[in-house]
Amino acid sequence: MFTNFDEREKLVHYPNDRKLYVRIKPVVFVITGIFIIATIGAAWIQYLIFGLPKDPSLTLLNTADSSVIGFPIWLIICHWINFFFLVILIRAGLSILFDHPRLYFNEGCEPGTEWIKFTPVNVPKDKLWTAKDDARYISPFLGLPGYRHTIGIARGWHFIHVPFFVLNGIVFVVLLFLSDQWLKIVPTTWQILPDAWNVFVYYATLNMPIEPNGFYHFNALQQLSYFTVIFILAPMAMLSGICMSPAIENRFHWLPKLFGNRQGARSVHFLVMLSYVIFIVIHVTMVVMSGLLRNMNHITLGSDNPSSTTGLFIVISIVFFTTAFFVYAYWVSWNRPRWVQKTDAFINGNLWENTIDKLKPSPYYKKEEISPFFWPNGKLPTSEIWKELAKNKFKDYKLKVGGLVENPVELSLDELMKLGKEQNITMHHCIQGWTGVAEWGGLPLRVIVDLVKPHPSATTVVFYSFGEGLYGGVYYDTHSLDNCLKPASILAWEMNYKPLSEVYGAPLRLRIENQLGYKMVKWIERIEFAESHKNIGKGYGGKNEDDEYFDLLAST
Ligand SMILES: Nc1nc2c(c(=O)[nH]1)N[C@H]1C(S)=C(S)[C@@H](COP(=O)(O)O)O[C@H]1N2
Ligand SMILES: [Mo]
Repeated sequence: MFTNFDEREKLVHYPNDRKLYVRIKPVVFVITGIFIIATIGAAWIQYLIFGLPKDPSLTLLNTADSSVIGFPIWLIICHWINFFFLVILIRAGLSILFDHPRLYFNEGCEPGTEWIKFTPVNVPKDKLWTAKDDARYISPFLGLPGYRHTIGIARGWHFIHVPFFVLNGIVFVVLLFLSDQWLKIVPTTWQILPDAWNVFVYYATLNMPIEPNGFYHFNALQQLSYFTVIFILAPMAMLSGICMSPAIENRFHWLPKLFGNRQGARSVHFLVMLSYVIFIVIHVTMVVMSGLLRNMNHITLGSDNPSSTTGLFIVISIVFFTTAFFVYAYWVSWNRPRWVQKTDAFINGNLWENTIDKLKPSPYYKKEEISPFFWPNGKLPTSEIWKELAKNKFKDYKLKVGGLVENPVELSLDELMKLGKEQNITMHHCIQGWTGVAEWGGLPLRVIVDLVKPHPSATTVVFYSFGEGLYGGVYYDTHSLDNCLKPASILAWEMNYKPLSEVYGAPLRLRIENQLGYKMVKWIERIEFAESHKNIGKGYGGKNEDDEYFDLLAST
């Protein structure tokens, strides 16, 4: 539409294979199938043997308080704001998902153990296949912003709207209980369950029950669905979302356990999204079928007019506005990507810096929990200097530490090893969504800090790599001095009790456990202390922050 990729960008965003592919593990497929068939089958059996249940809306009249009439304006506004944000979150979420198009319930993410995948690729065993290679293309009609490797901007859109989505939800629930509207949505008797089933028997056997007028009360199944969407799905979405943060996972290990583990949380986050989509499809269908004009007037004007077309036109305008917003968001994504990155930082940067980022990681995993597989990421350095050093097992390597320090040093691996060693078993969180548990051994950064004595003005530590970023140019990233001094922040030369291999970052790589993977520079060439990240590279705090619009602060 508006996008003219240059050759280099085309290569990254626009691969030859752009087919949408979904494969569910056969067991999951069969179990889901059996569940659906059994549920509908049970309804049919009941129908064929006992006939249709007593008209369920009659039962409902006795249980619902029909003094709750109509829809107040705040409810109408919250409903549509929610619709707007939900669509943004879903579309940006899909873009995020496709950067690691596999979902698991185990925390090691070994290819082949996913229960669903959105890629036809079977990871080759005979050559290096990184998580970056594994990312898929998603059509911009589905994802925001779509294409491939757009997780930075997609996260921008997602996180810019999360606080407002949550806020709108809180306002809605508070007003629900301050008014009497909650009576319409919150079941007050267990009778709702058999009643809802009875309504389901009607739908499942293609009989239409007598629909109550939604202006006064909902049918039992409808009430139960709305209750589920508001009071179960929404909190689950928030909780499973929060559990994906490395700072949270590495501090409150019990939280992701609510979903089995960190990948369980990611899978549940996806399933909640799927439930929302299924709900929206059914909800819209039912609204259309059970009196389109009247229902549209209910949810726009708050009036029970059965024939006026005003409501319908308002809804069409809302849908039109939402669509126009997505065209605009698409344009912004490609022409003003910094706006997305900066707005996200403006809204969430301070919030996270003063909350989640403050958490101290606490290593927790046991040796038995080390993942059998660990996705590699990044481009192996191609520099001659690194290759020469590698030939000699990095015997001639010297780590240079300088910048705003009193005592700049150059240290060989042997010298570093003599300064101390700490070993931690921790979970690595890649921004793409995969994780892995590994043991890391190396020197606490705090020892380096004590040794070089940074000036009081130094608040940022810059780590330069021998390797390059996705679009070329030296890979680097920056950390707050604070985070470098946190528990388990180390310069690692050991992984899973063996010397760090070339693929995983030899001779040295960073571990800062409350941050996402891209901040953990591999193949470290030198370290510099600085006043700020602003004068380095393009000034956004790292190679990925500069080129791929990732967040400066990666604690979520
Ligand atoms: N030099 C360099 N370091 C890097 C990267 C890179 O591309 N270049 N990728 C980062 C990303 S995105 C991740 S998830 C981790 C991956 O570490 P692993 O290969 O041990 O899984 O390294 C990080 N460090
Ligand atoms: Mo990553």
